[in-house]
Amino acid sequence: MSIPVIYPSSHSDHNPALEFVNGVLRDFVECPQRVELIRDHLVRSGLAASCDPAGATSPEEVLETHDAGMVACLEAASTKMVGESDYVYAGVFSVRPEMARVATNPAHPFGHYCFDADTPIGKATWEAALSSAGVASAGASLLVTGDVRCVYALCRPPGHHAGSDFYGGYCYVNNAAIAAKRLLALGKVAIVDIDYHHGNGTQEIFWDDPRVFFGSLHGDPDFAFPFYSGYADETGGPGASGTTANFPLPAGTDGEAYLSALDRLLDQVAVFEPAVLVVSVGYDTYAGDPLSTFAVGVDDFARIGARLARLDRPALFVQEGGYCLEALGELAESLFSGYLAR
Ligand code: SP5
Ligand code: ZN
Repeated sequence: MSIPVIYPSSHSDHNPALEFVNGVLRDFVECPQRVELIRDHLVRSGLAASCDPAGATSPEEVLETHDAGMVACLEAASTKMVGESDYVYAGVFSVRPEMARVATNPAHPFGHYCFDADTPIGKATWEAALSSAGVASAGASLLVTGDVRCVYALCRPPGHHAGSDFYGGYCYVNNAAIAAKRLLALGKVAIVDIDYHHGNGTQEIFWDDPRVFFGSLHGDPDFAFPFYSGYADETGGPGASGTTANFPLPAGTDGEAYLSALDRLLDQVAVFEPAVLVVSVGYDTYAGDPLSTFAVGVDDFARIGARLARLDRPALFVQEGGYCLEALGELAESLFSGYLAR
């Protein structure tokens, strides 16, 4: 058994060199090799049934999910950049209503839309973001037409931290959200986010939408990025109460503890009775990941895959984070072999 894999045709030129952490420059972990390593490993292990690039999505499709001002800002900023290795980082943030004025230069007001200093824009960034969203959208289309029952959209850059009018956390456009909207053609959609970080963007986009369930397991925002969301009492807006579920987990969470929280989340998903499943996949819960505080092991990913398969719904896997380059291929192999073995 195997699974079709789709990857972005033009992501590799989005390749910032550096990130600023507590005053120290370090290598930018969200790098092009991530996609290449996973793709090549799945092909070699025979788990990729097919492996195709997908083209960019249309700006119109992005505008169904994202604010026109933010889209214009990202596009203009990207277009303005000249050198291959030039990236502009947000560093001034409009954190109060008194600072909410959007500058007249569309390429400038990053701090109005960007919520961190780790999500730079270079000349290839906007094209890469559209290409990544195109992968998720193409994956959703395969499920809508009924051609396949599961697909792996190997998106890069990732998307789950991008909300309707904000971006950050290495994310510019919310790939999973764009796909989920397309999948509504099949009925109700459940998004299960297994990235180490809370999917704050996805949560915001579907906060008050009763057709889409969003559930996330992640490092407790008490100590983990993005810090300001992902608490257990966040359960959905007034029109969609109970369709958001958050499981903040402590540092040191191992496979056993992770799987028992996942079981509780998947019980809620089953009650929701979705027609289709979107999995926001992060491999940054892995013990060896540079951003992780969890102790989830390679074999645990197979158990996660098997639990997801038990829901018995058509499924779109959308790539989010995961930064341990030495292990990414094995982690993906473990997840999908567990999923397919069920
Ligand atoms: C998609 C995704 O996984 N985005 C994550 C963005 C996280 N950015 C903040 C990283 C802060 C890292 N803190 C240093 C921990 C080193 N042990
Ligand atoms: Zn993450």
